[in-house]
Amino acid sequence: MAFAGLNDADVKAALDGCAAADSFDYKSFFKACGLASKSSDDVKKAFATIDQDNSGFIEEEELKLFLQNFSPSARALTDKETKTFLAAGDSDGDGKIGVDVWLPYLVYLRCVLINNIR
Ligand SMILES: [Ca+2]
Repeated sequence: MAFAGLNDADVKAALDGCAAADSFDYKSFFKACGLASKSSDDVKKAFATIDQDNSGFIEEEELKLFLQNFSPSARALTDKETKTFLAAGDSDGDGKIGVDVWLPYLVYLRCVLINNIR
């Protein structure tokens, strides 16, 4: 079953695009998998899935296993990828991403992507 109502083929394409270590780019990934064009509700659901311990934050360890939410056989992110991804979403520098940051972040990303696609 596709994660957060995403299309299986899109998820596969997104995962194939970052199969090599250190090739993960969150912007390309969100765009390829379709999450960037999902509704706020779907994005919230995605957050809840990634936040495996329901702490209300995505911590570094959860972020590291980010891709496995999309496919159990996906690789873990490298430390470098995790840190880059975390730094992008961790606006207050507390080392984790809260839903209050995640949501506007995805909305922002959606605007950027829509403007770049055309
Ligand atoms: Ca958590």
